[in-house]
Amino acid sequence: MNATSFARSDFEAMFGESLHRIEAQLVAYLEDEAQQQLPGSTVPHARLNPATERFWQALRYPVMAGGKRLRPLLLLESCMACGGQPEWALPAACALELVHTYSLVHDDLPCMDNDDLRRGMPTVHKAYDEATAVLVGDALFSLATAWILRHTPRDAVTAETLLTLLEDWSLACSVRGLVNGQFVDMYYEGQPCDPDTLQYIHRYKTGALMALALRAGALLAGASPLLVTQMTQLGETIGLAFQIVDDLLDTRASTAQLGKTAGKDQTRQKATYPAVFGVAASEQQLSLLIEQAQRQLSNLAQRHGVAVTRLEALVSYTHTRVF
Ligand code: GRG
Repeated sequence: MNATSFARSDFEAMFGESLHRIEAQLVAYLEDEAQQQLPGSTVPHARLNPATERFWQALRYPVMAGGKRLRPLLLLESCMACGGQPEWALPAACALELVHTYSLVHDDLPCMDNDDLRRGMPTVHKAYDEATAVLVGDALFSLATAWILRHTPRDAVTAETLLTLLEDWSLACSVRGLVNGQFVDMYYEGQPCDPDTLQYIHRYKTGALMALALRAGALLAGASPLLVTQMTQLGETIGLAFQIVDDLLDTRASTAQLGKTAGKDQTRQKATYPAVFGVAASEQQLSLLIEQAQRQLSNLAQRHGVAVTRLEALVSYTHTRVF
């Protein structure tokens, strides 16, 4: 890549405060939730079963294993860029990280991508077992919706906005989003894949949650329908660019750098940009997408007064990231 890499320290300097808020809130929500149920709970009807305690450990494990927290960050930054307060978006941001983590836990299962390492740690089915990993995913997905409904401040966000958000949320996770991307991705494993199909896979598999992040942030900020649509489009562009970089990093970065098994795409004969187009053409397509994102950002600033500086930095990070 020609552009200078976005160093981890620069990323943390710019987004450290938002990342810290997300991390602290994730921990607080998880602890609050566990408190309702674990031995020692003060809630009268709590079930005091030690097996539940083990399940909570398994559930916390992939969430607290780290991760870049990019999707919650995009959601939070989208809300702030559209004039909203971070508090309005934090519950949905944490919920989105749960859904993303869920998708990774299931993606790593032997019946899907069959991976041993994620976020620098053994995957959930390795650290526990397959059934636990399936159930952890299921539990994360359901908790996500509960957190949005329970924690989004009702004095700032209307019930109608929440309903719209939940409909969009459900679709983005469904066959109209993430699940479709995963299915088609697996379907084409080991098979020839044309460029349109490849883009289709990436748009669903990775683009759906990135677009949801930008869309949810705009919705929670009370943005107009046109602005919500245009923020969603920016999310789609970022999502596709992010996945091309992911494909490229899989070919050139180390397992230690990635926290997941490097070179896995080739081993499993995955449909990826480097496999279909070659490295140089993939980088060229990436540059075109970044230019498109930059045009989208200037339109958002000029037409809607969106405060785009931090979103610009996130686009630049997406372009040049090495982590
Ligand atoms: C969650 C509704 C639902 C369904 C699950 C298994 C599945 C369907 C989808 C998997 C999709 C998938 C694995 C997409 C890959 C997207 C991607 C590039 C993930 C890596 O994201 P990073 O780099 O990871 O942001 P960290 O660990 O930093 O969060």
